[in-house]
Amino acid sequence: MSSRLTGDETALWKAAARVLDANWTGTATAASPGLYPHQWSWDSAFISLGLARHRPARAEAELLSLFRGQWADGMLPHIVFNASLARHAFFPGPDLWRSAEQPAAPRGVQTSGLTQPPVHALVALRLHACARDTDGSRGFLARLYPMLAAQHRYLATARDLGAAGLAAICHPWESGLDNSPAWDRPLAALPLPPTAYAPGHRSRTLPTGEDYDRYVRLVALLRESGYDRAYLRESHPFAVEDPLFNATYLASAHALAEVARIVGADPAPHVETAQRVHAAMLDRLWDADTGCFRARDLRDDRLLPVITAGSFGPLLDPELPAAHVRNLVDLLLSARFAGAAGYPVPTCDIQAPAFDRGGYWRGPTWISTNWLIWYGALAHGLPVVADLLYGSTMRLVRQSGFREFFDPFDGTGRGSHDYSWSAALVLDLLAARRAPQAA
Ligand code: 2M8
Repeated sequence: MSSRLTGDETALWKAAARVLDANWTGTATAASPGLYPHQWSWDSAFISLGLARHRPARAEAELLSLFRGQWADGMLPHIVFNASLARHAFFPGPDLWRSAEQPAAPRGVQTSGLTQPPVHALVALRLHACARDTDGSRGFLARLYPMLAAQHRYLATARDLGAAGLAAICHPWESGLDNSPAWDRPLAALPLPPTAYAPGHRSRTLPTGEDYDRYVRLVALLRESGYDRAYLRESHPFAVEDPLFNATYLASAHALAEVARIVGADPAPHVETAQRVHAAMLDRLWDADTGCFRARDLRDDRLLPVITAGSFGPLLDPELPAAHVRNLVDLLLSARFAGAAGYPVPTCDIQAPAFDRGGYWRGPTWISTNWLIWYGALAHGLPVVADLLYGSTMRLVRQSGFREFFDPFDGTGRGSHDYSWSAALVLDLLAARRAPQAA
């Protein structure tokens, strides 16, 4: 691949490949060497896209390693802990989750008890599209298909808390956009316990203090309920239908239908899921007043006020009506997002009072959200938007390296260095640009 890139792109390619090699643990890839030493769910999916371009055998191993952590009810946990690391290597570590005490959790692997955006089927199909060994890749899909189908069944049953066809998240960490201002209102409504849980030594770029107490409190409530479905539906204080989470669910349902066709299974249930999520997103998350999607808080049945990069997630819906696409593109290019940012896409509306250019998921640009919006723009035949995102993402990593996130105005790198998904998605972007038929 690298011989078809320009000199500058080749240098970028090699640097990204070095990050993935360095972060490989032998069975999977650490999300980031210092800060996130374990395996995270949507990180792993993005990482496998980069591995597919660089070391294809590892791409499959990465996903299979993640699915070792899948619970018996289909829940794919957001962290699979690396047993060879010290228990205190990351907080919250296995001791907070205590997955071993949960009957549905796998034996011999410690995991969290939350999930993350279900990008995995979308990614699995993309791995197949760029595989050189088609037979081997079909075999891999056949192995993964039942696990992906179980993940989707879990979302359709345990997480349809609004009984309207969408999957609800039960914790800000499930959104992937952890500290997003979108979650401020439901978090503020959560009574704090008398004791503080958070350790004092977290990185300064990460949420601290009361925010963290609320996150840990929500985990404790879930764990104490035994992740009980009736508790989730009726009482858990954080229950939100998020557009980005549901858009990845929908796009993955379409991909899963295709995977089913490839492996000789029935695509119909996945087509139905995609149709159901499509209709429910338009019905429940579209805000005609602002012309964009917003998250719905199921506890007061209202849309949440802050518009974030997640509001563009439904571009991943190939059947999103043209008028909705136009509205989203107008907003994306406006001074609230790309129009006023030198390095789009900021993760929060620049004009929102909560926007914070350096705050964790509260304004900076992230490569993962850029990649998802880029992918959606391509699906809708929007080359100008796709090129804008491709170009700004490349400028970010050229200027600042494979950082965790970036200042949206001047591109300064923030958070951890050598962050795996930043490197992996750059490999995928470079490869897709050079060989569009494999994109
Ligand atoms: C961040 O999430 C972890 C919690 O699970 C954290 O805040 O400690 C988020 O950026 C999340 O989207 C990401 O998957 C994870 C690992 O990169 O870090």
